[in-house]
Amino acid sequence: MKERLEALKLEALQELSGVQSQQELNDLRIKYLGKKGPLTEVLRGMGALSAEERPVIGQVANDVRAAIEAVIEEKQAGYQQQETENRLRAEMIDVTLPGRPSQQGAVHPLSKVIQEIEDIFIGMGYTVAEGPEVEQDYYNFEALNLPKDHPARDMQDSFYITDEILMRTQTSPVQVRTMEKRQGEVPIKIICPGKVYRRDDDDATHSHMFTQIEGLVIDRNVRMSDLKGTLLQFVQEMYGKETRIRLRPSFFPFTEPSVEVDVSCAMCGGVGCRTCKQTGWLEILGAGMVHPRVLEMGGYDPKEYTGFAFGMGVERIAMLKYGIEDIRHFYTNDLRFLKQFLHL
Ligand code: 2NM
Repeated sequence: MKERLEALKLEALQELSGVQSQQELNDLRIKYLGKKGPLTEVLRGMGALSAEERPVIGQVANDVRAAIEAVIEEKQAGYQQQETENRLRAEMIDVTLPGRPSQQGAVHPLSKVIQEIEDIFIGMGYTVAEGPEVEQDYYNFEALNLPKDHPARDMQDSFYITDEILMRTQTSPVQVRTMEKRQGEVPIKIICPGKVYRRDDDDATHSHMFTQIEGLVIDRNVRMSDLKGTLLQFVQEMYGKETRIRLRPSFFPFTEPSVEVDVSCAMCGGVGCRTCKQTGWLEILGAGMVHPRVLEMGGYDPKEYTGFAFGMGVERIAMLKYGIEDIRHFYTNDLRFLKQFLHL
C-alpha cells in the first residue's frame, strides 16, 4: 500500500509538471485529491489494515496529499499573479495624455436677465411666485376684470385649448391665484416671471411666446407714490443711479389708474440716439393701481386694501440692454448668438 501511495505521488507530480492552464490544474486537483480520487480511496481502505500498519500508512498518505497540495498551491499562486499582471497591463492608462476638452454649458441670456430682475426685487422684500402656463379662462381674464365680451379677449388673440382653457396671455393669473391662496392676508409682495403666449405673427419685435415679469403689492395704504418709488429704485439698480422715469396715463382693464412707464435711455443718457429713436426715453413698463374689482374677486376688500401692479417684457429689456435686433434670436439657439453671452 505504501508503494501504491508513492507511485501515486510520482504520477501526480509528473502530470502536474506538464500542466498548461488553470483549467487543467483544477482538473488534476479533482482527479488526485477529489472525493472520487485514488487518495480518498486508499484512506477509505485503511480500516482493513492492522493496528500497527494504520498510523504508518496514514502518515504516508498525509505526506503524499501534502506534497501534491503544495505543488498545486504553488502553481495556483503563479496563475493568480499572472492574471493580476495581465489585468494591470490591460488597464494601464497614460496619465500624461492630454485630456478631452469638456463641453461647457452656460445660462441663457434671457435667464440671466430674469435672475437679475428677480434679485433686485428680492432685495426689496419680494418673493418669486410661479404658476401654470396652461390656464383657466377665469384666472387669465375673468378675475382680471376682462369679462366675456371684452375686446381684449378676442379668440383670435389667444391660444385656446378648449372653451375654458388657454395658454396664459400674461403672468397675472399667477397673482390672482396668489391672492386666492392668501385668503385676505397682507402684505402680498410678489413678482411672477414666466412664459406667456399670444397669437401673433413672429417678426423681429414680436413673438407668439415671450417672457414677462409682473409684480403685485397689496397692503393697507399702498399708494401711487409707492409704485413710483419702487419702479424708480428698480430701474436705477438695473440701468444705473442716474436713470429717471416718466409716467404717462394709459389704460389696462385690471388697473385704475393705469400708466405707461418710460425710462431714460441708458445708451445716450437721455439726449437722444438710435436706440431711443431720438426721444431720450424707452417704454419698458406698464403699471397701475390694482382695480377694486380685481381686489374684490381676489378676496380683498377694496375699502380696506389697495395695491399696485406692474408688468414688463423681458425680451425687450434684454434687447435694449445688449443691442439685440431680433427677438427670434432668443429661441433659435444658434450657438454663435448664445456664445456672445458666455461671460456676462
Ligand atoms: C401690467 C400692467 C399693469 C398687472 C395687474 C395685475 C393684477 F393681477 F394685480 F391685476 N398683475 N399685473 C399689470 C398691471 C400688468 O403689465 C404690462
